Amino acid sequence: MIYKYVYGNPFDTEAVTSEVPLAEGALPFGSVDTEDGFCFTFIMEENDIVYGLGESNRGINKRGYCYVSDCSDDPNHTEDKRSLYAAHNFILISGNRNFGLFFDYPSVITFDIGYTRMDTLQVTCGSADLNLYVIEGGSAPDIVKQFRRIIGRSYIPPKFAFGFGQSRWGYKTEKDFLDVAEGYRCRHIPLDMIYMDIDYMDSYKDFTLNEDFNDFPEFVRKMKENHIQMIPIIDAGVKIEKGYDVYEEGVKNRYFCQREDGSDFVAAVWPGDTHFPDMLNEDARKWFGDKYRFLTDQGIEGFWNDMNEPAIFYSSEGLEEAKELARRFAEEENTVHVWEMGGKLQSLANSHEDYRRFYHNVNGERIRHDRVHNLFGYYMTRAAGEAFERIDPNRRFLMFSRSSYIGMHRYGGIWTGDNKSWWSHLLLNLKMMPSLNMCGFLYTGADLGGFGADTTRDLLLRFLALGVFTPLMRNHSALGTRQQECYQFENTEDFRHVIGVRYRLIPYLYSEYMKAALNDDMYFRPLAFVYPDDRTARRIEDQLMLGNEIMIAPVYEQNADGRFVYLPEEMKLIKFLPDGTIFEEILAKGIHRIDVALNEIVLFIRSGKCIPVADAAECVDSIDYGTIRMYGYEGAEYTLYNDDGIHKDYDNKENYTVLRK
Ligand code: MIG
Repeated sequence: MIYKYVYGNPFDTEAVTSEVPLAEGALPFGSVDTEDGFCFTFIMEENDIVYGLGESNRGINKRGYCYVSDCSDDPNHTEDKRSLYAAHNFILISGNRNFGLFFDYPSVITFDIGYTRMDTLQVTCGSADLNLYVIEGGSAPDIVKQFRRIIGRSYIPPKFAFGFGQSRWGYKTEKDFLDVAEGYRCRHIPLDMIYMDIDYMDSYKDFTLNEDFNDFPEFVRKMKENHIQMIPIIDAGVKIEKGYDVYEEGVKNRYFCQREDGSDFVAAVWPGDTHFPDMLNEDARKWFGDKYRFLTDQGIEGFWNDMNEPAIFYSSEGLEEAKELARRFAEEENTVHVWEMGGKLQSLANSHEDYRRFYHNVNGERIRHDRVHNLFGYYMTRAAGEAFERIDPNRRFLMFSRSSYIGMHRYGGIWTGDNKSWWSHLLLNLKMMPSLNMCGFLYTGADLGGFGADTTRDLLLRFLALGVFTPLMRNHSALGTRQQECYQFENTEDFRHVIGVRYRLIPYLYSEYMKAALNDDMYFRPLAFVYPDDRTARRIEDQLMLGNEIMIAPVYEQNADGRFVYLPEEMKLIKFLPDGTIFEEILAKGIHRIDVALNEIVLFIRSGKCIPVADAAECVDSIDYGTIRMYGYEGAEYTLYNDDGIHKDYDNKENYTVLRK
């Protein structure tokens, strides 16, 4: 059962796509105070677990900390951070009673979940203008499903997007990309995508190519012939440059975000001074979305959207203030302390002050950006998604974004942003997965190997071993860090094997993804969702259920040659050994110590179930479904979903085949 409370005059985020009845009477859980802003308070029971918040810091159980939905470009995901790139305001309280709450509010909102007081959940925001959706039901999975129903079907990528992708900030020329292709293909390490980061553009201008590309369609075609899709990045800011068509058109049609005085707001990002397309303005959104045609016309079938919190290095106003302070700092009298000067420069980026300096035009109404800040990435990705519908309504495009809000899950996936080559981030990224699924984001994954800082061979292998299971499996690293492509390390056959296992599992992984998307289900679930009465399972946060058949337990510690795993029921361990064979063993319910070498992949098949495993392949196109063998329990059945992976023929009964072990 779902109903909503409307407070004040909410902004219509279009996160929810179906009609939800208005609530009658007072909130059944907790209380609301609208005296000074908005404050929801609920007293939790000792054993209540609080799930949700999608891409956010810390545990799967969000209890014990305080989180702020305030989309920010912060590349230091340390434990103390309260905000990351996304705003996913859905929480699920699970204990003696289960219920879900979605705070549909597009500005800064704080979730104090037993942080100030151990037993108190408090959700607060500055203005009491929001829709609050309440979902009651039986179990936690049931509540998620009901929620997912009202926010609309999750984005479905083309099948090639389930292959492995290589990315790095710094690839610039055709040769750079060809070298990556060659590096993988000549070592027979599977690969389906190479990502193009900002250097493919001319001076970081969206929808341009640098001078090294003289026949881009031919380049894209040749790569595709080699079964590699090129996936370019698109940034939010449009460079201010006379004669640059995107800039000229945007200015002429008043499609950029404006200051209070009507002038176009200036934010410095990678290209230098830029304007932000007003993604919330329908005409501007259509215009910006159609710009993706510049690349789709040349054969491109996928994109990633970046810097769309939107990230700002500094605004003209901010820079002026800093210069003024610097003038005083440089004076003899020394009235400005060196720290004050440093602080001012530090605080120029992504400042809340700047978010109050520009406006959107929403159906003729002027809305100051800070009131709708968390929608920018969502609406940028929506611009692209709506354009793809116009370009070819029956074709799927790969699309994922850095910033997001619930609602964006209909138009694209997300990657979890600038993690670091830290062991702790392997576990953090694992924990984000089921929470993201609750909020509708199914096509998700982290920068494998870690984005910032120098990776190590063992960390990359363990990151990949998690990535084998995440829908988005991409190795990405930052400019200036150690080369991180798999072929940069010793014994590349280990990488060939680990990524090869991904391809062996694609029949299962793709099938489970599609079933999750088509039925508003989760792809990754916390153990507690499947074993709600198992006290131990309820507290486990370093193992996940994947689809309906398997459980995964990645190794996330340095120097470990295995780990302890809790089995909530008897399961069959499947270990992919480096020689290509598969070791199988039935294990009883309980705790086991499992050996997992750096070049091995382990998963657990639930009692009475089975999964399809194909032979390894070097790209998605060449996976041979004829080689599928069933692993798991004798007599078990599995319903395989498969389709052409390109079109949207989802409802065709022929996409399903029942396989038996
Ligand atoms: O300010 O395009 O998260 O994946 O490589 C950094 C360069 C801008 C941030 C993205 C990262 C990307 C990088 N971008």
